[in-house]
Amino acid sequence: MTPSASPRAYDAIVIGAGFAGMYQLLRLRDTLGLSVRVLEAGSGVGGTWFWNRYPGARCDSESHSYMYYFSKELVQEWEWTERYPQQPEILRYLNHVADRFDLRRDIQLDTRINEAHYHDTDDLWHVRTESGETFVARWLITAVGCLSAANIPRIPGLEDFRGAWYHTGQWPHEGVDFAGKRVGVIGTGSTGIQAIPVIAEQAAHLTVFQRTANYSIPARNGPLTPEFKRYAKARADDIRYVMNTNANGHPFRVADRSALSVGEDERHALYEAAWAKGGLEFRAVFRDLLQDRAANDTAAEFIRAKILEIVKDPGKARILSDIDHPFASKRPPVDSGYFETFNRDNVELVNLRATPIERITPTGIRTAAGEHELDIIVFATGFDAMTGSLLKMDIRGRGGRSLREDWSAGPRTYLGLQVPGYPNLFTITGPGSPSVLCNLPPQIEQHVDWITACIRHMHEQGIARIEPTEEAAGRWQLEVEAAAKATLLADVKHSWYLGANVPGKPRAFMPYAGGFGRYRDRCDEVARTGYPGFRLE
Ligand code: N01
Repeated sequence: MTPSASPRAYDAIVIGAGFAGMYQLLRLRDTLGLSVRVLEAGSGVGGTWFWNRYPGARCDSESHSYMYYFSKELVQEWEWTERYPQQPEILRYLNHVADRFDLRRDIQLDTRINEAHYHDTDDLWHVRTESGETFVARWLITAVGCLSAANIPRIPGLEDFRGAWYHTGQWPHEGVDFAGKRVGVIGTGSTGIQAIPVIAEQAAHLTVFQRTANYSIPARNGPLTPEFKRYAKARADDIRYVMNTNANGHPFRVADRSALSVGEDERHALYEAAWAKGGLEFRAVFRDLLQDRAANDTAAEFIRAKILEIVKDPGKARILSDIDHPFASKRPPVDSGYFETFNRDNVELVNLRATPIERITPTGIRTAAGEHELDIIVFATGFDAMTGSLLKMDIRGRGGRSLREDWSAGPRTYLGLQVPGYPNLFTITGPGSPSVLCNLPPQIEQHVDWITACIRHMHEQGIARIEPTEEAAGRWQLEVEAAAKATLLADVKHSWYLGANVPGKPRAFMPYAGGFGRYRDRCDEVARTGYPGFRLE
């Protein structure tokens, strides 16, 4: 990269103004007094919640857990309305945070980064945007989110489709009018499962194209009662403690009993109670659902029976319940009326395992069984997860080495926080951290606090550069693999946790599955003992 004549200089550049980037800005600027520029591709703050505006978009984490906890005042003053917050409400919250902490003056919107190159000559990161603006900074911190790079499958014929098509993660801000339209949704992950019931109510006809049948637990969403709101505020410290010390960052503890240690009637009653309560906590009924296949089978069977009970058409019920992986081994969706939607007259289900998509035609989608005429196609096909947003940029470290090349066999980090060969680059919720296996706000706060303390330490000790050693990153990689192998997560070969949803992406299990609490202790220990595994110069 040719340095611009006058790059703007900051102590730190943060990429992204979602949950992670905004909190990182606050900490570096207000706690450490650094000069910081946040560069954000969107025309507003909010990250994921700025882009994902598809019908039914809401968070599967409960509202009182999907928020910052770093400020007691903020916790006390913000009021959520529903058990699970809808996208517009989360976006309002993040805008409130931006105003309340006066963050906007350091956030530059509509600014997409093309290149970030570390120069050995001046020990600075040289950053160039799409429009050619240049910046230099000692620290470069990516806050780009784990699920931000849309995965739009290359299905032949899309360019000839005469209707409209959308990816859920790049939804038009003005919304989409489905009234009177024949709509096709491809994808039945968490996003499709949220969107399908809402689109079905609006469209004339909806065709759901399912490749892999999925488990889903009813969300049981509803308005928060005044009692619950009072409880969440009064017990905020306890809630935070639970989230920060358990395996998944959610505000509940996993029961300490095996699914195989109780009799069938008791097990069934426990599942029924969890089904009635709803939400991601269903996983917490037994401690071994993700470790033991026989234990998992009991949950899987219970949910399959529910699907068969809810869906009246036996053909559809069979396709929806023909699930080929253990429960929660892919990210388990929660829903509001998903399976019930297939009882509507205007909803059709196509089993792509039996009749795969052959191509998109000018007027619809052709599968091996024939053509489905459509006016609108919705791609709920997920993301180039965890590495996609990082590798879209040309990131280069020492000696011009390229992150794309270094990660050509899969990402390699130490603790998901840093990459060997890339000094002073920090990756918030990067691959190798609990990230997507964890409720994200607590994980983001932990990463930001760790990075902030690390930079403070560098200042105090007069240290110019930090980067992990190759050995530490190699050892961590083995730990990440071992943690996944200790669960059923590694058994699923078609999961985006492994990169399997993007053709050509290297297969490597990306998030750390050893648990958030354990991971936090590990990071704290590293900081307390002088950063072993990192080279500080
Ligand atoms: O994406 P996914 P998502 N032809 O990759 C199918 C988070 N999230 O956007 O399983 C046909 O899970 C694909 O099929 P298969 C959450 O972490 C959070 O739904 O690969 N089908 C699958 O059915 C979640 O896990 C919230 O066989 C194709 C679907 O598309 C993550 O985002 C809400 C296909 C993609 O499912 C991603 O979820 C929503 C093709 N060529 C999402 N390619 C919160 O509440 C893909 N599919 C915070």
